[in-house]
Amino acid sequence: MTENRQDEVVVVSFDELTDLLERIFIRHGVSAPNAAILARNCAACQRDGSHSHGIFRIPGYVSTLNSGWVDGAAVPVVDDTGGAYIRVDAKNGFTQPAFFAARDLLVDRVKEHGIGLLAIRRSHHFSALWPDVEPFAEEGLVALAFVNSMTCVVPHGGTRPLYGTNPIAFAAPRKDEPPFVFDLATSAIANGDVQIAAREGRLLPEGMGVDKDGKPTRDPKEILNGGALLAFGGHKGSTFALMVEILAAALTGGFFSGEFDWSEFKGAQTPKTGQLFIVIDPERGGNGVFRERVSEICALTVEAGQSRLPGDRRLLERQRSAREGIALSAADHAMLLSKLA
Ligand code: NDP
Ligand code: PYC
Repeated sequence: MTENRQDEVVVVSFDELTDLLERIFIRHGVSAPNAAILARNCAACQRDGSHSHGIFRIPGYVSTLNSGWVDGAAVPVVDDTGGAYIRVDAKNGFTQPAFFAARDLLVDRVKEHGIGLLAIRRSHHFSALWPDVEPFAEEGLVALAFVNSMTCVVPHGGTRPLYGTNPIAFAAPRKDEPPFVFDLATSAIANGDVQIAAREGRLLPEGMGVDKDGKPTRDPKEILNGGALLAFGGHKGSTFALMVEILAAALTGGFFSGEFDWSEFKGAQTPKTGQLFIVIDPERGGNGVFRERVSEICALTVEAGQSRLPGDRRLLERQRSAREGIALSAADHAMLLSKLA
């Protein structure tokens, strides 16, 4: 670990950050195996510049654990239907340990049937989705993931919030290059980014949200204090958000974004909902050149003038972190250390 007081930055390696986060999770009641999974996930977000779901989330994780709303030591229960459809009850724990409890079985079933579904319920997802899907594509599979969150998005033309920020992630392997991965909230902006803007005193671009009276506002504090977010792309994004409620909650047996009641758990921040994975073995498609075709359409997209593809920025951040270490502000580093006390 190197400290540069002049620039108020503390540089850590991925392993150092993972270790620190693991100790924080364990300190606040997460079991050792679950803590290892959550720490790696959160450190990967920080490493890749997914700042709305990196260490920024640690105070939220800690206050939620301390509220008793989530069970950090939950042992997920896998329900193997014997076919391509696997169900997991996260037992009110975090989603990622529930996912890893069934992941190997899911891959086996995808190899067997050409497709597999993993439906997780009673789970808390407080992170980015790309860490869930990217490794499937690194193994040559195509993966889609859907998570619903907490009510803060108004349906298109509606008057009150109903949906969560409901992200969708997708990963597909490419030929001789890292997979193509996107990961996006169906809201115009993720709630985490609104919180960061509020903390930094920045106004948001137009069209992200409304205040408590339903009037458009660029002030993140007005959105967070009784206001709401809009879906991206008008009725189209709003319909995607609705689809995510259907897939991640109705299909899995989880709660809709507006259905769980955490009012008795002061400090709770993690949505208790569900997550659905759809994983496909592209080799079953039979054309034998799937990876080449994915690379081809990505290259054509750039040739057509798009300045970059989704995932490009993140991979550049990953390379920078590998080269230079992960730079944390001294204040953020102190915040992390304070969570060990
Ligand atoms: P962004 O809008 O920042 O990015 C969405 C996607 O678009 C990314 O794949 C990104 O790639 C890509 N992208 C961004 N800008 C461009 C561009 N100019 N050209 C091409 N591609 C671009 O993310 P969101 O705010 O929608 O979501 C942020 C995170 O929040 C996600 O990781 C999501 O999973 C998470 N989230 C989690 C929730 C939960 O319940 N757990 C709820 C809502 C969101 P790149 O990364 O390379 O910039
Ligand atoms: O950033 O919208 C968000 C979010 C919700 C739950 C976790 N992240």
